[in-house]
Amino acid sequence: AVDKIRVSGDPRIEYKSATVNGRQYGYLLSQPDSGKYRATIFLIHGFPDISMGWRYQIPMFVKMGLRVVAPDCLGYGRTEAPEEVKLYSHKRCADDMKALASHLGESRIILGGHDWGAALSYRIALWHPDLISHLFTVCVPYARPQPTYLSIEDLVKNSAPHFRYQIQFADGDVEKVVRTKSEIKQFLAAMYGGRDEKGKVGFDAEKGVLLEKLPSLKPSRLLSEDELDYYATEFSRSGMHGPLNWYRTRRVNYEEELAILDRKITIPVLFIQALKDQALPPHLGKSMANHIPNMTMKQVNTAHWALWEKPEEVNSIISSWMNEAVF
Ligand code: KJ1
Repeated sequence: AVDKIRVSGDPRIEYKSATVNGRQYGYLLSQPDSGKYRATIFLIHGFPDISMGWRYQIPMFVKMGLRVVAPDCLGYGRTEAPEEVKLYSHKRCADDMKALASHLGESRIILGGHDWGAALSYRIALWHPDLISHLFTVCVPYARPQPTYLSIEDLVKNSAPHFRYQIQFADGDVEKVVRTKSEIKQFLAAMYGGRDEKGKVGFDAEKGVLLEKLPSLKPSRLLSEDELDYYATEFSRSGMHGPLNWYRTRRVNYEEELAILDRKITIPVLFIQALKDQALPPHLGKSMANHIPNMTMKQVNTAHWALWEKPEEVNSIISSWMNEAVF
């Protein structure tokens, strides 16, 4: 079995916090016992996740001699959850990650991201090209900044029915009905593949979360009871509104990225694609190599939660690439 961080009392983790750009960020810190490390790696989680989403990967990176920093993203866990949507733009969050790196004394880091954390990681590499030496991403392929705006409604209609759930997430309905800790548990069960008595799931990428099914879902097998309880506690701190704001930044991202249309990602990138991810089907990754010259692509036969579903395989892909590209 893969060595993983325990959600309570694991001595390898320090719970830290820092104020960056005026906002309070919580992050997990883990480093070699010697206190000496050869580089710092930032690990950026997605939706609906938290820093602890990297529990199966953190020990591996520490064994490689890295200092690991896994922040709770804006809106999540022990990080602040401001109301204002524009603070959640990829540029703002990229600026926050740069400021957090500076706070930790780093001007150059290795970066890994899953889901929205992957989408953000490409943006960190674009906005702050000198900050990132190497990048790995899981599930979300690279999409270039675009000169014209395409709304999520038009994207869904024209070519991406599998993104319709994003319309629901942006709408505001979810935070209206997912409020208490137990409602949050049921929402997470839906997103992590939990099923009802009849074996029916609670999420359909072409529809959204099936809100009427939430009460009848059994927990996902991807997390233990303790882990799910920890997650629900973390999400209860500020509720679902902050995390869902990540679905409301499409226009502000577009507007801000008009300033960097000509930028390219030239650092080494490893992209791990999850072949059974409903929300991010494999055809999305096809043209990515045309835009990132120094790219390695690997595929795993998992759904969206690849980091937990096949941690051994994911870790071995990452460590082989690190041994070639980084060390
Ligand atoms: C996914 C899935 C699956 C081409 C760039 C577009 C960026 C999109 C980033 C999408 C982030 C996102 O919406 N993540 C949530 C939830 C749940 C369930 C399953 N078992 O497959």
